[in-house]
Amino acid sequence: MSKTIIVSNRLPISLRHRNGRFEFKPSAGGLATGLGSIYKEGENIWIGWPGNTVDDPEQRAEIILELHELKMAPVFLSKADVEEFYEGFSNETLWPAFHYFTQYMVYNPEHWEAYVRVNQKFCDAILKKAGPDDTIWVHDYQLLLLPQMLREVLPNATIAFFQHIPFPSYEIIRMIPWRKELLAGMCGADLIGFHTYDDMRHFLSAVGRINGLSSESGYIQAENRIINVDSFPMGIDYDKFAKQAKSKRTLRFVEEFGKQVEGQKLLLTIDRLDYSKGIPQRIQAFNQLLEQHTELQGKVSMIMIVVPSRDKVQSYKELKEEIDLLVGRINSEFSTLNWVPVHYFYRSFPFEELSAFYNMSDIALVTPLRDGMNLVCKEFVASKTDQTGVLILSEMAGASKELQDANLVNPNDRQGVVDAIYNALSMPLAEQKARMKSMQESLKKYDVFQWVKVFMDRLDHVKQKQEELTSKDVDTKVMNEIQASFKKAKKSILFLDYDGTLTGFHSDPQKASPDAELRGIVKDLSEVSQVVIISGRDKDTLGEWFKGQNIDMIAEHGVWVKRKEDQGDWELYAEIDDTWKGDIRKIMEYYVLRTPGAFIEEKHHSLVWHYRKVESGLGDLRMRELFSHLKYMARGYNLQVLEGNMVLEIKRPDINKGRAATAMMKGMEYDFILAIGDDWTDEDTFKAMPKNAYSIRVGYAYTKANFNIKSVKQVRQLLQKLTS
Ligand code: GDG
Repeated sequence: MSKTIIVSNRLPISLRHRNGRFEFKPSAGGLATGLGSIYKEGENIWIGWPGNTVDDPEQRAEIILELHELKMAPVFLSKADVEEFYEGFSNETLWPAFHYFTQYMVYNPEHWEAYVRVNQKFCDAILKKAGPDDTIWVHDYQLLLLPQMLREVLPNATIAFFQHIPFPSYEIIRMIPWRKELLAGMCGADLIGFHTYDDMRHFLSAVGRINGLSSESGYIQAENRIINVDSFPMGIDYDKFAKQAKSKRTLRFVEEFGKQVEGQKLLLTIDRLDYSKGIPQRIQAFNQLLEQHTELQGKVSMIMIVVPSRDKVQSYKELKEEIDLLVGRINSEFSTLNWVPVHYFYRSFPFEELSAFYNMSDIALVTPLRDGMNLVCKEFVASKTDQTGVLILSEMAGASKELQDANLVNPNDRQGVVDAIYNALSMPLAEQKARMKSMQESLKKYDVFQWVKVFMDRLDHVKQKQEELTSKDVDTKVMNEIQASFKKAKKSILFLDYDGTLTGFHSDPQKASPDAELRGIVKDLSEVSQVVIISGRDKDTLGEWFKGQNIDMIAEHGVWVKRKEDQGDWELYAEIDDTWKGDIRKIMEYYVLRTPGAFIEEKHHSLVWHYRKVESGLGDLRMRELFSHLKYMARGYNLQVLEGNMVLEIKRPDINKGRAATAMMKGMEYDFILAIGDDWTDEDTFKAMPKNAYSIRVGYAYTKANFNIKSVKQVRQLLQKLTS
């Protein structure tokens, strides 16, 4: 039976030293709750670091046993691992980069080495538990390399990745010296999830630009499979918060705390200590509110909970000092004997007390400068069971995409935040209720259990889709079958497309000439079979490249044919009608002038606009513009506009490779036919093939061909096998 393995840097427990012994404290975090429905089932398991270093082998063995009971397995990290991998690369390079704090980024090769080393440690720990068909769900930015490390050992496993923090623009990612390795690491997964659409689109753009992997509608075409990238906004355990807020214990705290701040409006802020959360900026906004609206002094106070976090990292130490200073300043300036503006707690609270704070506060001020999602704002809304209260939420939090009924603010616009607080303090009850109601309905529906379900369903869907695409894979068995059939044949013909099939793509199309290996393959084949190179290339180039070879050639998708027995001359298969070219060329030239790197190739029956060398992104944009422009023109001339690999081609519709291939076979009896190609122009060839032919498409796109093959390398292997 296959099982599911959850992997995150931290296990959902904390291991603590107490009186020379270790004890576990379970974490009640949202992720632990949501994934509880998975890892507690059957043989499933959660693998991660227990949060403390343990050097003694006996103690380790004891911990392994105890965690086993809780359906967890530890990855033990050394002190150096924690310093260099966790505090170092994860929190001093990736965290600031991904939250747009480039000024805090550290580029330390030793930290990078530790990151690779620890990801490998996780991989080894997983491999001890994982079977070849298991599902492995990896979480977050500390483990970006892990999906690919796992894929190499378990090629058929179902691997998913979810990133809890933002994924920034390509402009930031490109700053990291190890960007390519990081992205390739993530691409080991079958499904890659983010909180928001923006994160997902940034990721797709980075993977396209940095790793050269193109994508369409959230599907990346990797070498041998498709990868789905999608957004899955994470929810909370809504009922747990709603129920707790009404519980007796919490209500007792509400009463008790309420006495201390009687008659005051309460603003609540809760965050881990982190510069991404905008804590100093929030204190400054509150300060400005008290200065501008002096009548509020003595009437409004802020409850500020800062949960200690990463305090060994320098930027966090400095942040803590800054917050202490700002709170000291505002309190010393405005406090009276019976009023303190900021009640500041640098610690965490038990769940019942946290719930009481949510329950009793009038306003939640959630103003991070950048946040992947932010669960605090959702927990506040779920806890307001009487539907009063106002949520002020930063546009920079992922949650703002969902909670449009919050008062959205730009955290960098201090006056905007001040005004939002002022307006919230006087918001009519009916409006408060209407906004709360709408947000609660949405949060109830998209809770954390729903999040897990939707994610897992999507993972099944991707696997199914991959299976559909690889069901026709040319594996060893199929290769042997093709070889046997070829050997048996008395008269055979091979239709071989050139670019993307026999050779890879090159930024300069003229430089993709056949190498020695390819020339050897074609020569060997031509001695035992009829070989037809069937290409969109112009006849002069093909003629030059295959000079002296005993083969047939079809150039320009079937405009020109050169039979081997003709020894020299190209035959025109289709009449040339050039009258349209002048007008169309003018338009194409206009797009060349506007697009550095683009150029036009003129063939006898077509014009091709190339954009392989254009700045990525711009090329696509211009191609789309040109496409719609040409489509309009094409109707008048009865032409066809076709999109190819980094090219746009306009040609006569009745000329295609299928027509040429059919003409080539006319009147002949073949007992072995093979056609291989990699793009839509080859689909015409596949369609024209008789039933007994082997047709193969390179790559894993939907196709009329009977088979798919992974790469140019494999095409060459297959062809070599035919003559071996
Ligand atoms: C990362 C991303 C994304 C806080 N104080 C106490 C306490 N908490 C709990 C809250 C909440 C959690 O901590 C904080 O979660 P956030 O989502 O707000 O922020 P991060 O820790 O930065 O989380 C973030 C998240 O991952 C999930 O994908 O939303 O964007 O940065 O659940 O309730 N809990 C208790 N006492 C406290 O004093 N018991």
